[in-house]
Amino acid sequence: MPTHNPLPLPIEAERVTDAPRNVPTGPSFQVIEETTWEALEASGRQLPFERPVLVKGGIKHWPAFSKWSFEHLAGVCESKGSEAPVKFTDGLVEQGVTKGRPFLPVAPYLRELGKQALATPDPAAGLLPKARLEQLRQQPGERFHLNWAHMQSFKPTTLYLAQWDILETFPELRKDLLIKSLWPGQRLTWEYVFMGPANTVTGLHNDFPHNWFCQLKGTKEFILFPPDQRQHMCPAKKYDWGATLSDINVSRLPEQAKELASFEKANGIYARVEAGDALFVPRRTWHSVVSVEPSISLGMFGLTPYEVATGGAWATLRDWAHHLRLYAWNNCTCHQKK
Ligand SMILES: O=C(O)CCC(=O)C(=O)O
Repeated sequence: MPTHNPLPLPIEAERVTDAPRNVPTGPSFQVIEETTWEALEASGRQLPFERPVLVKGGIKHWPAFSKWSFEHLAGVCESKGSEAPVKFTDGLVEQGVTKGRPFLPVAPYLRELGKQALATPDPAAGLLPKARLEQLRQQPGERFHLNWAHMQSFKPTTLYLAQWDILETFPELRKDLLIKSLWPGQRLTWEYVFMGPANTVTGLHNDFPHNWFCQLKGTKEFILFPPDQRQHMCPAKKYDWGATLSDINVSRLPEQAKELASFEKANGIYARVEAGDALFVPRRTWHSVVSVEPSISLGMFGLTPYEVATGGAWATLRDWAHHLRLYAWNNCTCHQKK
């Protein structure tokens, strides 16, 4: 049963002040290909891209980019007397034991995020400080390691409004999203918002559809691993609809000797996704996401009718088997472990 908690609740990640011990080296990374719509159009490249691509400023022309502040969305949630509580995520769901997920009203949470977003971000914060990224952008193809001590500097137990189907509750918001500008042609799309404070962590996983990930407020860091890195990703038995999870917990690498040894062999791609950017995540690309600032993001899965009929049907069959307790029962992101 979900728990119904009133606000206020702590929604800032708890800081860990001890100097981190045993900081792992982790996998090696390259900076993601960064481009613009103009450059993509000139190159004649067509969707879907085979590798992750970051389109800088790719959604700056959307009405949502200028309209969707924490305050604005809090107002939308309060309109129509619609204060129905929504299911939040408490800590990492992709790895470890799934906890009960609290139902909370959204507007007070967003107002609190709005206050937190006024603070000046620490330029050195994150897995890769921005200044170092700027140097690496000048050295295309250069391999580097991330600062994993960052993951030991906080506990990712913050309440996170992750994967909320906002358009189902507020369909009028769809007009603020120029979805066809990213997914032209015959594709069915599924849109989900992710809204939370700094230091939210989405654990390592891959999704079966292609995803356009759009950042409307704040900054997030993505670590991405193409499907050919699967042998280093420790795929998990834990079940999640439409996704394959990993046993690698990026928040607890020093405690995971076996998984870490495998993870350190991987070659990854690093992306810093800032407000106004659109990131293309090809299907089955492993990824994990850490927020640097309070964020509003939108994930947009896009499937052709053929992909819906094949991948969608397979995911639905697996889901039936799960709900009939025939597959991964008691080891999933959708039910609390008994
Ligand atoms: O923004 C996040 O925390 C997670 C996003 C994600 O994993 C996705 O869109 O597939």
